[in-house]
Amino acid sequence: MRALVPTALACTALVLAGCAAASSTSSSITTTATATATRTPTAEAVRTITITVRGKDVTPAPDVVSIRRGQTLRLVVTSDHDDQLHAHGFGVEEQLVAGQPRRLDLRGAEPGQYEIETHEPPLRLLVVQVR
Ligand SMILES: [Cu+2]
Repeated sequence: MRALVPTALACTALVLAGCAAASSTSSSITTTATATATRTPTAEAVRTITITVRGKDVTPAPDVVSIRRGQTLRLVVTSDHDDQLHAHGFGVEEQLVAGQPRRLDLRGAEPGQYEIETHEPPLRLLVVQVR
């Protein structure tokens, strides 16, 4: 009788493992299409852009920057005044302190176009396109 308990547990564990295996298999199938584009590992996975804000001037001029899903875009933003840095679509809002570079790592998740902006004054710094 005692032996039944471990057996039942083992069965449950097997069922759970089977379920997890099945779901991870299907998710790896759905990501196969993007896997070719994301194949290059970490070294090239981080792209850094340095931005300077002076009054209402943004340097370099606002542009569309494309990254791949899973790739990280590192922004280093320095403003000559206190401001808020807002990365739409990434849920990131950071305080900028005048003259202090602020580093922001944005990881491409959902494909789409997202604005990175400041609030005081409202300026567009760039648009991140996740492919
Ligand atoms: Cu905003």
